[in-house]
Amino acid sequence: MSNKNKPEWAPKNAGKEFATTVVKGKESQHDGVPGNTSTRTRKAPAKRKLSIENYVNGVLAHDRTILAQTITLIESNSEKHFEMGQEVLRQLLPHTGKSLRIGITGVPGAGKSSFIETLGCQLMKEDLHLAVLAVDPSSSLSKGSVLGDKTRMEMLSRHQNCFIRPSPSGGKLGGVTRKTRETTLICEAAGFDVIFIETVGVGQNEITVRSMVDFFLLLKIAGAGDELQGIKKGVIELADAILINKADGDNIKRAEIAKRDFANALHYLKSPTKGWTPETHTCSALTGDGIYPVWEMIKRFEENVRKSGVFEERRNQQNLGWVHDLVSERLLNVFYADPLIKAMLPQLEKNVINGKIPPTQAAWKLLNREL
Ligand SMILES: Nc1nc2c(ncn2[C@@H]2O[C@H](COP(=O)(O)OP(=O)(O)OP(=O)(O)O)[C@@H](O)[C@H]2O)c(=O)[nH]1
Ligand SMILES: [Mg+2]
Repeated sequence: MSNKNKPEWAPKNAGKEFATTVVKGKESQHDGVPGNTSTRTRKAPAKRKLSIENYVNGVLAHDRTILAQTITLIESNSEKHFEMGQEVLRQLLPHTGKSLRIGITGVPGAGKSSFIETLGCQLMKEDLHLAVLAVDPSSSLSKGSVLGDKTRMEMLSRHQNCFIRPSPSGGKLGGVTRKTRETTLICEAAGFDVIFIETVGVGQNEITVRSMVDFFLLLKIAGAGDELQGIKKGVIELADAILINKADGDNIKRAEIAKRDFANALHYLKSPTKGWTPETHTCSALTGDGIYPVWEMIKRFEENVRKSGVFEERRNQQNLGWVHDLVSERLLNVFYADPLIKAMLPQLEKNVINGKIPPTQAAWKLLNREL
């Protein structure tokens, strides 16, 4: 045994038990993307540079490795990658739009990932291709994503028809939103039939995800307190359906009561989707009870809104909203990056805090670049 195989901390006259052995890793057996039935082994992605054409063709050919690399390109914060990513996206655009986009929200621990796992495994039996994206626009505040862990989607993540992508990390709220929207388009071009977007229910997140999806699902648990305090309007007004999860064991009765309370509350609210009355159901992601009926409801919804044209109309509105969001984001970035504004800002802020000038005047001074 030669010395170079020994770790550097091995004693001088150490025997062969200090030798190290390299074990070759196992190569994956499938690439998991719709339409690709090839079972040949695939080597770990080489670090070669891909051209725009490579990205586009790879995604369209359902190549899972290139799909992941394309999403990474889109998520990059570098200016060079941004331009390349946009061109890839432009070329993929004619192939997008065919999936059903489903948003799912709920407080941490409501069972969102478990729900996606259970429903997802049932969808796999129908030979549907499913992408699961996590979006956590608050991650820049909470320093790291709490979502997207594959641990609750263990079975699903091993299935060859499923693709799970955690939340893009870091960046501003607008950045995460753009990245998730673009990732949705890329997944569509890669042929996924259903796209789940999971987000944790804190404030702004739900509104953001509502603006990206066709169907919006709110997951609740009984006894969380909100049905007693009088149901808060905000989020439930966005929902096409409310599910009371964890309706199992001795929780069933409480879940039924919560369901009734939510159904009553929904009665007084305007539906977020024209021609659709939001529904309330109980289910258990743990036992699977009531999960498939949720899918049947979603399919009923889809049929209804496609027929009435509401589906198309919503997507068009979402696209326009997206354009305006991007313009606002860009304008703000350009404005605050201006050296003059950068120089003016600290003193102006101080003056506002000290009560020397009113906020409105400070804002006008900035906008007019008035020193
Ligand atoms: N009894 C019961 N437990 C459940 C059910 N669904 C989820 N759980 C449990 O609830 C806990 C949280 O589940 P997750 O699926 O991680 O919840 P989540 O909403 O995705 O949580 P975050 O991603 O952290 O926001 C886990 O311990 C699950 O096993 C259910 O239907 N019944
Ligand atoms: Mg989760």
